[in-house]
Amino acid sequence: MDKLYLENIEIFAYHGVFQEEKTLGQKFIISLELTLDMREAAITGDLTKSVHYGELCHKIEEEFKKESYDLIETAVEKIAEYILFNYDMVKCAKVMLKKPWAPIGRHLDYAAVEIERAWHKCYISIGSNIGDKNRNIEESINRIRNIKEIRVSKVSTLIETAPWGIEDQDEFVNGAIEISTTLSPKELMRTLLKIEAEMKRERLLRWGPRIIDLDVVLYDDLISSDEEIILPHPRMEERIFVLEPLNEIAPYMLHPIKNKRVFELLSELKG
Ligand code: PH2
Ligand code: MG
Ligand code: MG
Repeated sequence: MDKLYLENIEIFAYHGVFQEEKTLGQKFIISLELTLDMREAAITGDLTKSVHYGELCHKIEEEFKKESYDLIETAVEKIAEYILFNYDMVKCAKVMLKKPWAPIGRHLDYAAVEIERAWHKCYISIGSNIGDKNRNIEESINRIRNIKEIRVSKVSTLIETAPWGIEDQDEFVNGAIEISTTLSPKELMRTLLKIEAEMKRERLLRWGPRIIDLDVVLYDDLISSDEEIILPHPRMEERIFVLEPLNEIAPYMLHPIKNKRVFELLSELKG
């Protein structure tokens, strides 16, 4: 995708571990590489379809000076966050922060950190088979909407499904949502587990009855074997209750291991 670069913006600010840095201040140098689609702005000449980099520079300076952080790691994170949360068209922000006067008793050109942060598109499968199942699912979606780092972009209809795994339990209601998030897979997982816990989910039996179950099924086209979050969800292709709602909101999403689209996985499972 297209890139917008702002190279070596100088800002005087007060970040640092040492008290002297917090009181005297020093020079910081910020460089940005923003990923956004500029085609429409290019063709129409409409600045509102791109990022006004003059304005962005000033906003970043204001943001950067608002607080004093010990670590350049924190300061750079805040810049990336500010850009992603305030400029909708920016999909990815690579930010480098240099500290040329770092007071370490040695000469150096600069100490620097660089990070890349982005909006990631994910799909979450939701299920409930205890109490008011529809309400539980709606409540979980509202809780997800209240997370600053998550934007809910699509919600499927909720369907009744027969219990899978342990068949001797109440019917489930299942749904799926599409979100964009700046959270990493692990952070997303932990955020969803926290919502489950807040809704008093108890873990008594694998595949057993649950007030709410929130599973990340796809995170971009990421493949992960990490024990904490396996991606794509390892059994999604065996489950009608995952694929049916997912097919409603994302039929053409590609399963990066099966190399098949959601509608194909669903029709194979049904067939
Ligand atoms: N979740 C399970 C086990 N079985 N069956 C249905 N129908 N729907 C579910 O969400 C479900 C299940 C474990 O996550
Ligand atoms: Mg589950
Ligand atoms: Mg789960």
